[in-house]
Amino acid sequence: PKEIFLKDYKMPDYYFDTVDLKFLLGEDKTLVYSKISVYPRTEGKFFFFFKIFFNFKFYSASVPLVLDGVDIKLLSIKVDGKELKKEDYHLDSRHLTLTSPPTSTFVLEIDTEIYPQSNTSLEGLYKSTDNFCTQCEAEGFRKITFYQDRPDIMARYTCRIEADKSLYPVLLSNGNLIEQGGLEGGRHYVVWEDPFKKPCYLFALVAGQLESRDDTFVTQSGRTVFLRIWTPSHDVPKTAHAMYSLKAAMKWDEEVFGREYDLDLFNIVAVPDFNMGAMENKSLNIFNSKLVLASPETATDADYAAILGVIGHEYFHNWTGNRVTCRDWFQLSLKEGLTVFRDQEFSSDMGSRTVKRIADVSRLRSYQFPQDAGPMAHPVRPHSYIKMDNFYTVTVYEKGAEVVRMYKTLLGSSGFRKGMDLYFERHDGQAVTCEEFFASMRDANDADFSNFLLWYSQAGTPQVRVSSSYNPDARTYSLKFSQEVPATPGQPVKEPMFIPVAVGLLDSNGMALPISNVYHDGLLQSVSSNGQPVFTTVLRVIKKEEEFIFSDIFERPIPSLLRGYSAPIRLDSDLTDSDQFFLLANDSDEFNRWEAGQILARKLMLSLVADLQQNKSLVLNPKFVDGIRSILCDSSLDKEFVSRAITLPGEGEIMDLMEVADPDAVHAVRSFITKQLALHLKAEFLSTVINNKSSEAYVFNHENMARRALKNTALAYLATLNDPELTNLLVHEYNTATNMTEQFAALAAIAKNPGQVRDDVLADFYNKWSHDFLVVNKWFALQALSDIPGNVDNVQNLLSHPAFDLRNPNKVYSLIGGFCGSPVNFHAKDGSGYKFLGDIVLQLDKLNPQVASRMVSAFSRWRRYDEGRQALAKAQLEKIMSANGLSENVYEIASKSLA
Ligand code: B3K
Ligand code: ZN
Repeated sequence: PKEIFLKDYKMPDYYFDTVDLKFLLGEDKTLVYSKISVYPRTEGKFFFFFKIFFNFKFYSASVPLVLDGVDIKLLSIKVDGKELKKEDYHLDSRHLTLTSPPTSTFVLEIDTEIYPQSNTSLEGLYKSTDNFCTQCEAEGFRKITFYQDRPDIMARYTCRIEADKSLYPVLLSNGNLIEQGGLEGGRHYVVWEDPFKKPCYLFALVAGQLESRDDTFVTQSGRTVFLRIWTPSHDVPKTAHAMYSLKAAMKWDEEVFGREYDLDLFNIVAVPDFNMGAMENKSLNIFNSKLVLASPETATDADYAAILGVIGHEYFHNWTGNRVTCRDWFQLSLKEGLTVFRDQEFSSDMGSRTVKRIADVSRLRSYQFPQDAGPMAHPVRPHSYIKMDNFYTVTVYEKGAEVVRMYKTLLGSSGFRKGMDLYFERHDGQAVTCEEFFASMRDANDADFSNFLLWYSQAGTPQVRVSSSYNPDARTYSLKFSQEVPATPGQPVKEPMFIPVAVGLLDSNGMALPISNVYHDGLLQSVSSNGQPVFTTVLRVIKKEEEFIFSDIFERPIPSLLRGYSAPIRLDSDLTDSDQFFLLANDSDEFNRWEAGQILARKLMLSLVADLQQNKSLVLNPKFVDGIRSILCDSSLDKEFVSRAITLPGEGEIMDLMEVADPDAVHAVRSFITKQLALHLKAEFLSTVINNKSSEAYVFNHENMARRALKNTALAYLATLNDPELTNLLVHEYNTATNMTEQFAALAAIAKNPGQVRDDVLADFYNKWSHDFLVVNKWFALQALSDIPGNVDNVQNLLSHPAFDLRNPNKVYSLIGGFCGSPVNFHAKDGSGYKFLGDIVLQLDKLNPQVASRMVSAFSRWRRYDEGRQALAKAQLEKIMSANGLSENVYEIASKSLA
């Protein structure tokens, strides 16, 4: 397999102006005709004069035109109407090369044949449960027709689709429908025209028996946009929330970024077989059904929130991704980091900002930090890849979003908006790089961003240490920072990064201290705004060591550091436990209140893990119980915040902090603390359940979600006591629940304790919901994730459950992905979990390399465990590597993991 490098980027030699596609959809094959007007780069204005000025002939020698194409049969190829002879082109399994094409504009016509029915990779054109659909990002268009499959080729498309009318009454593509009609033999056709230039990864086609929920949106300039969400007819009632989310997103983008939708029609199609969440094809978004379909009875609050966020995300791509796209795939974060940032902000504005921030930071810590510390660590803008699909990662997406957030932290809302406006003004209709985004932010604000660009090129999570000191005589308070960026594969030595640290100071009563003057490098940095002191200031930590001195500080303050998590770093400070308890109780920055609790919990868990490893008996610090009690009983706090704040850090997060990860010890400690809390706070948890019940119909809004979240967290705590009376309560909750959020939470709580009750309720749930595959996936995931010892056998059996299907990514993610998320069972000492995954990856790879490669990633951090586990995991990776016909996707992850 070939590695591709950013430094090797070359501009294309040929551009495409218009692309006319014609699809004849059939049951055993599909014919694709493409007609492209091609012009050599040297036809551009500059080169035209250049050529005239020098010697026309000399600069007109033609260069080969290399087209990508995989798994397609070439039928014919014409240039300017003339069929090419065999000697004029070269065809291999990946490319079609025209050896000497014309030196000025020409028309290229290519006829091909493809086989969507047997395409299990779900990339290119494929059939999903009777319907045709496409997925082209990143490099799937080459499975449809021969093309320069790269994002800097932007062209205007038309698309004619012909198909059987009764099997495929609905035929969709990008842009506007300009023609349709009947054909002989029960067939019909449509023609779509997309007036916007686009890269081929945004092309889409859908054909099938679908019905739509229709609505309209009137834009800020008064245009009416038709909105349609397509699904099989029986699912249309479940699209109300998706439609609500779409309209909310359209309005939000106008209000917050001044971005209006640019066509008269916006389509969303939900399909059950889809590798990822969704795809932002121009005006024809295609979604995994999981992220469209919801009803109170079948979807949880988490599902509702995910739908809101992802519908928003794909819609926001219309400007950040489609109108302005990426020059090459290394720039992926240009559109993804920015669009994740936008969807995070959208969800914050629609719900609770603090809770959303907590959820996003937890996600970063649980998934991105481990990636950044492992063999797949890569910068937000990777330097190389073997298979681009492997780089749709938490680093490119979530860390990328943190990078965008730092611009906003440094520039403020209005400065950030100015930067965004300039970015669109400069680059609408272009395919650009991360530098262009950076330059827009800088130029719009005349900002000094010093070495900020390192965030795009250096991998690894910076480790920052802070020490503080107070000088009562001088009334100054000093914060000293030092930073270290760990070595990552291919990057042994790092430069210091530009880290914005938002800081506030609290006095001994917990009140915010005004900050007016900060000295840095002996220079006064006035931070007051319009003569008014501020309560939070953003320190710019740029060098390896920095000191900031606050003046006019009349008592030793408690610092609230990295407010709102102002940079994606690991922070260590000299704050004591009692300082952290103080912040937990008093910080006006709610995010940092949660953070203080997490810092305390992480420390507590690590010290109990050490005790356990030394065979000491475990004792829970009563101060911790009191801290949790006071949050639980503080009725002034937001309920979802409380639910988050009383939840311990995940097992993965704790293992990540250990020299040698010990899944059994971490699991035992987390269970121990949870159970102790349940014992000590049983009465409080019970009243939390009772006080947060509601007999009213399900409503999706923050207040109700928060109430349900708190109640469900309390139920989960109570379940750990495994007490018959409480089990009765859980079963009662399960039986009387009127929505999936509460029903599933009760089921999950019951499922914690092995026994007859668990078996009965799981069976009951399946019987209730066997007709709804999305709910059945929850049932798979719940069992897969279980920490019941020896659960691998149960998961193995579920593989042959009639509802399971290895070809459906959602089912794989629920059952196999779910299993890998259970630290005790996946990392079982006897290697049974590793063997299970090793076998299944090889089976999956034959069907769907993208899904297989996601699954194999669970092995990537094998070196973090003890020697016994290391040997067992390594053996599985080696087994995978030695398999015949391994996909590039799996090869890349497995080989980098072993390197
Ligand atoms: N852009 C798509 C992801 C495509 C993944 C290709 N393997 C969805 C999104 O991020 O919006
Ligand atoms: Zn995206």
